[in-house]
Amino acid sequence: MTDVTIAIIGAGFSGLGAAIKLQQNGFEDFVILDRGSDFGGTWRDNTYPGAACDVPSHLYSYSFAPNPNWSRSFSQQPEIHQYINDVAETYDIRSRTRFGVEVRDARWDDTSQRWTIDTDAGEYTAKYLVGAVGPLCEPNLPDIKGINEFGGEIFHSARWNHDYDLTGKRVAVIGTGASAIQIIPGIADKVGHLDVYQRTAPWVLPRADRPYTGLEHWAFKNIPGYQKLCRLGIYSAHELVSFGLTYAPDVLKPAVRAGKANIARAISDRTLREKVTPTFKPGCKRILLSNLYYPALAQDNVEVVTDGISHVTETGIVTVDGEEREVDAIVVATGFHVTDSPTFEHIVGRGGRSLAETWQSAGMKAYKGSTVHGFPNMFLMIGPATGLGHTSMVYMIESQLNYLVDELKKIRSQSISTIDVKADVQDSYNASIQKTLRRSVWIAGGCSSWYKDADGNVTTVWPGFTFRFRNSLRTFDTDAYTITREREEIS
Ligand code: N01
Repeated sequence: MTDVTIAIIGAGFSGLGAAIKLQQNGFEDFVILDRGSDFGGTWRDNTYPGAACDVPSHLYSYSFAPNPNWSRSFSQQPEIHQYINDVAETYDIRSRTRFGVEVRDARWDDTSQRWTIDTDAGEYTAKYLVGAVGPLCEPNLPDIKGINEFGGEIFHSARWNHDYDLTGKRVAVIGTGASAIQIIPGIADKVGHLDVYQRTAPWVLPRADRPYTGLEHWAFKNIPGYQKLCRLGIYSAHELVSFGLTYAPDVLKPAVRAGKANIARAISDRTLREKVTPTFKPGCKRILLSNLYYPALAQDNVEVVTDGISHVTETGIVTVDGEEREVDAIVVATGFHVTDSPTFEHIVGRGGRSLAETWQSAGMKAYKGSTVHGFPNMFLMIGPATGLGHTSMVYMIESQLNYLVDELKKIRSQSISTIDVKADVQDSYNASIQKTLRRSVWIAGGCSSWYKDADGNVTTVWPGFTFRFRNSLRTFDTDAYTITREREEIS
């Protein structure tokens, strides 16, 4: 058994960021546990052809670790993965990280006032637990009849099988979300035939992606403040979008024109144009960016199938009209378990109640996206109501890190043994978020999406300007919490 003061689960952007901030603030006794073999989280796991970020590189990076060497305006997965690993090296976090360790469960023990973390490499105990696994870590395999009987190759977008050569093969891609619209142009030229199973057509806008010039690289390196200015410019433009998403969806009308023009530029066939034209308001689902997606759909060897899937056979996919389309391989690009992640069952708080049970009865709620009543001394990175559809999650992560570090400093300076957010504070915080959400495009936009839970409530996204989130997390508000010191309640 290993005892530490702070255990961080997950070595992606948020877990690594937490480790760096802890170290910088004099917290030496911590460990990161990660089931993978490297830093990067989702940017380590998603290696599908064409994987890239749809937030510009200079904003999609830590503010404390700017990278003047980004090769292009929107980075591709290998470069982001490398960046995260380089940052880990710079701050010497590798020696504090245990890779290849699968966390089986984490349980709060009121008697010892510690978390017990059971892993396949032994047990850890910790005074404080930071859950940094991210909402997009558990692949969602669709519950399609017969899918397990398929005799060809089948894999999820986040578990790409690089040993399987798609050259000349008949391939089906199920889904047309952010992952699929990058995969499809990434494989269309290589495969023999590609069927794209589209349930809902997404809004796809042009992507202003280009390599940086030598002069720009010189400026990023040599002109003081130039990179910061670029970040600020991108950030400010994105904040205008957040106004549209939350308060005035009509502000996003130009996206309809841009999306339709993007279709018209690439697709001349009228039937195909109609098939891929979305029927909901832009922003309701994530707005996607690509200059390559529609040209790929227009290729002769690519077909968009809009008849629903009835079942899968040993040799292919049968649609509801009874037609079977034979394929050699199926790529399942059907997203992630976000509001129903299996990890929720394995985090067990006071009274032996899991996060899954807690959220099943009361909805997925946290205070400031970070702390959950009944789960003392626990902090969730990218918890409920922190997700975004339009700007950098790294900004939200850094906002949470301010709050986390201030909390831990107060725990240290005030000799606090347990700290648990008050239920009424958590409830009123979430009620106010739900009130803001009522006007938002996620509710009023006429779509279903992973932003909503099974009851149709939007529990994953932050509504409004992201600087408001940052401001509210600048200081840890101890009075929102029940605190015990040496097992005695003090406030
Ligand atoms: O997953 P998704 P994703 N039968 O849930 C369809 C981030 N990300 O992996 O729309 C048939 O968005 C589903 O159809 P519908 C980003 O935050 C970022 O693509 O529900 N189809 C949809 O088309 C993103 O939002 C980047 O009708 C089924 C698709 O599968 C998040 O990850 C890149 C189905 C799932 O889309 C998730 O994106 C990649 C079924 N049974 C990901 N079930 C960048 O930064 C689901 N679908 C660029």
